Amino acid sequence: MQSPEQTAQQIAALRQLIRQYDHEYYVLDMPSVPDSEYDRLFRELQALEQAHPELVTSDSPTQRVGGTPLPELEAVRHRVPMLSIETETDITPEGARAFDARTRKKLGLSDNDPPVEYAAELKFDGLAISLRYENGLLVQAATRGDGEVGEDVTQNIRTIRQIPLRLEGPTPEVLEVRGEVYMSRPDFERYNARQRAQGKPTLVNPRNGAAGAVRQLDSRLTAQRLLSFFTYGLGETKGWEVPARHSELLDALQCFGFPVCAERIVGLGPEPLVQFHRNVAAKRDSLPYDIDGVVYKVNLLALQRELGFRSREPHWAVAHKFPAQEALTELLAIDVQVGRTGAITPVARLKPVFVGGVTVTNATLHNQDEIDRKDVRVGDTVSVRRAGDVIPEVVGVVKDRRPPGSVPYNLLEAIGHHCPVCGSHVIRQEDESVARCTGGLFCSAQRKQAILHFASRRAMDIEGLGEKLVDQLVDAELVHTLADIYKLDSQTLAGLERMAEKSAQNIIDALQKSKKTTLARFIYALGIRNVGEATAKDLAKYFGSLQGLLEADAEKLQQVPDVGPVVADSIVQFLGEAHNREVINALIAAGIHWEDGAGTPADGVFNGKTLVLTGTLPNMSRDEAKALIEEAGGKVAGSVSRKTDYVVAGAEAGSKLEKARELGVTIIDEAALLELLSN
Ligand code: D41
Repeated sequence: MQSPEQTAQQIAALRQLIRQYDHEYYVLDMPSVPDSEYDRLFRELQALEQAHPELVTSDSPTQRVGGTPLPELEAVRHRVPMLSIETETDITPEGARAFDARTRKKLGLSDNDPPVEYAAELKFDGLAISLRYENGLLVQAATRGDGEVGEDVTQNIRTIRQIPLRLEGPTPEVLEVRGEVYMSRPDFERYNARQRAQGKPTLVNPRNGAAGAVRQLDSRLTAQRLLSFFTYGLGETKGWEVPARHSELLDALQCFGFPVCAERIVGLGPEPLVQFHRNVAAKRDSLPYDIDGVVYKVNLLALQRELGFRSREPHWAVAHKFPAQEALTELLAIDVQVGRTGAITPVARLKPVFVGGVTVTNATLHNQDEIDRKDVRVGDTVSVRRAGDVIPEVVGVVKDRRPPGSVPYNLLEAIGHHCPVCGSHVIRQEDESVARCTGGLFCSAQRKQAILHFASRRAMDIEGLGEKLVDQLVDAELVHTLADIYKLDSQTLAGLERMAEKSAQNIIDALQKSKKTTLARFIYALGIRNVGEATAKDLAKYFGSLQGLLEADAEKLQQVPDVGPVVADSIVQFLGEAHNREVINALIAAGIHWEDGAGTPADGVFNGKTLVLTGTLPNMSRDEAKALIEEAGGKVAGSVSRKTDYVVAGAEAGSKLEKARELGVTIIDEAALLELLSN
């Protein structure tokens, strides 16, 4: 039997470990133990707390699951008002120069005075909140509200795993941290995909998703909607020596355990800000969260104080916006598209509209249920969202701008229950939200999509085999099955319209090059329903060879991690079709090959090593660098710690580089990375 002291100690030790694992998983994006071990410790703690309710404390990791619903959210007066931020609407680089000019003028600086030091960071599109810690414990979380009075959302905020319930290290008496709660794009997409599949309402955008979840009365619902957090500022503090610079303040907050975005710089004068604005704009689509611009701040807090604020907006900060990700336009018509698996997707033809930085003319309407729920009709004024590399979508209708005489849209009726491409029957199964063409690979649309998927970058990566060419090849009946593409010769290709001899040869070369691949890519490329990239990797790893996969039955397939009955069923169905087996055989006969054994070379230079990428590399995208490192057996982590083996730094590397220097982690550039990889 344990003494009460021993139990208390055991509980404290478990909490400390779980806190550490939470931080590694949610903030550093670098778990050090498998989920099963985490779950085991968590259940152990839960059991101990259940047996000793008197030992439950508010900062225990078990207290993040949400509690009793509230009747309403209480008002909270901010002890230090939450200011707002002035918006620079000039979205050209001049915006940054204008801010610098205003700042210098207010500081009474002449052209001969040295440049002002600025910090630049991202402007997250979420919900501003203030977190209050007393003696290291989270005691209150409040929304910004009008800046003076917000709402108490403590219960809800406690469910966000990225937000520490207890600060790391020596703790100030009072520390108020301000930042943005947001929903990441992957979490948003996953949430909506799940809702859509269940015929339930979807979120309009990640910001609404975050705001709705934070302002929930029932915190158990907040807990289900995955939220994230980035900190960018400070409220009241007591018993803490505030750093001299904004950039150092963020470093300090990171040390307390808060997530701080690594995408930030410090620079002298306006030009680094202009550069930052340009670089961030270029990578906006590939970020895992929505941003609506960047923020520039005078870095020295002493200068911030000198500049002060007027009517709620500080004179020392400005938001420099990017083009909006949502815009209104007119829905001209609804067409349908036939996908790789026969899914018939209604597509909105739009009056061209500039949104998310590009002109959009088409947007997806997803399926009939979505059309019904939003009551989208031809002629409507609709709201279109384009964010990241996802397909633009219609997110809503402005009902009071609806022209008279419009009628509800019905997809099956509009196409007369037949596939507009191949004429096969289109059916919608009762438990499915999508209608499907039953034509299979008889349908040229499905064939085209299957080929495009096969050739795509993350599959066989056949450069140049794009939509136009695939259309031509299939329409001219030069390609019937996937394997036919490897029978093409440069003469045939050069004979196609708008195809130069050189580009024909390039495609032949690309086809040749694609033959050397990995088992995982090959499995993914086959386009089996419900088998995405991650599942393909799992399958390759588990079976180690194509033969193993071809011989597996549903039961065996379900032994693969993360493969359930649905995925197993899709694979069995796919491999059960004789023509699919024929295509696989023909592809192998065409010379497609890989090394068996999970596609992880045993002697990769980065085997067991963890690398962190930061800044912009001169010749490689992040994805490319990541793929090369993973091919060499390495792992790419999101942030730098003592366990990092290398930091690969490019231009404008920010805090990760500083951290690497601090910890003495080896820092290499792109050239050095390539050098190592070539060994
Ligand atoms: O990312 C943001 N949304 C963001 C918002 C940011 N990076 N910095 C901010 N800084 C401030 C000041 C300058 C007042 C400390 C802000 C905000 N304010 C803000 N967001 C909403 C209200 C105020």
